[in-house]
Amino acid sequence: MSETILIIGACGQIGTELTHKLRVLHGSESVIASDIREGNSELMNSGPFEIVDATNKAQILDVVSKYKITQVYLMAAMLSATAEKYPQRGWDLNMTSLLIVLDLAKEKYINKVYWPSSIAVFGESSPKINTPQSTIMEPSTVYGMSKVAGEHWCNYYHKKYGVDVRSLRYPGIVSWRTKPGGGTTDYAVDIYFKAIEEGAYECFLEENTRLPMMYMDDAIEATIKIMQANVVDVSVKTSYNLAAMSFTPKEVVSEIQKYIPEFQVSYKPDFRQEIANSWPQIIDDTKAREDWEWKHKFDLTTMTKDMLRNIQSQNNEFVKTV
Ligand code: AKB
Repeated sequence: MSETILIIGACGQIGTELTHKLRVLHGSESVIASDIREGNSELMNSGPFEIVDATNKAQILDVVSKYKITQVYLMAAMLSATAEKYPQRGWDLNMTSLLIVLDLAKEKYINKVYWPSSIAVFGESSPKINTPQSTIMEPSTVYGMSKVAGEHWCNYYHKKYGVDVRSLRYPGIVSWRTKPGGGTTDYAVDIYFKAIEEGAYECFLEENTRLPMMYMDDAIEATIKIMQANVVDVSVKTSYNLAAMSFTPKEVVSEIQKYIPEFQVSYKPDFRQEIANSWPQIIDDTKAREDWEWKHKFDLTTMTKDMLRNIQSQNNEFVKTV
């Protein structure tokens, strides 16, 4: 059966690249991008786009009916750092949007849902090294609370109503096409841009803060892989641990300095340090590797090379067209 896909939150860091990849796989006209506001010209010109407020069920249902949508990827969310500033708004956006999409699946308007969870489901009391798939989860952030609750809603809708919903606990995602906004792991993207554009960076986390991270290519690969997996192989109905690498700001700096030796970094931890301290350092994603053969490709060395090369050519192109 051919699929018609709606991406809610298509203009964000992951949504942009997911839209691009899904359009390559399914054809542009079968992948409807949507967001609360328009995205970059590449995304806007690559296929259908609709303005959609992720907390407005009528708006989402209109688009689902108009295009006969079969699958929804719900990528709209308020991330950890921003949700600490606006707790009520973060909770409302993250929970309301999920419950709307799960209801659409329960009501049989759509037949499959993707919803991202995060390493933020874990907290101080979870093991920090090789954090298991199932362990104590007492998150200290509103974002983490919304992700734990969301995971349980996914499981509930599956058990109670047979909804086919799939989910991954993303680590920090590093990318060059679209920057993240409002996360605790955002430094790992900013640092590459600042290295090239300014030769200096002030990092908001301490130099030895180790966090789980992943290159965007791997995150997109995992997302599409779990959506394509046979339903019987997706045994985890809350959300899968997903891992590729773990590093500290100091380790990224020395990797970047192999190419830009004059790169200078200073450290000025802010409120995000406390969030980072509550998260795992290394995730055990054995279950994803066993169930649907998840395998990552990029490590810190190969990712750094690719990030620097792409930011460089993106910036040169920009200079040329000015
Ligand atoms: C954040 O930092 O809030 C996100 C995440 C790890 O879910 N990147």
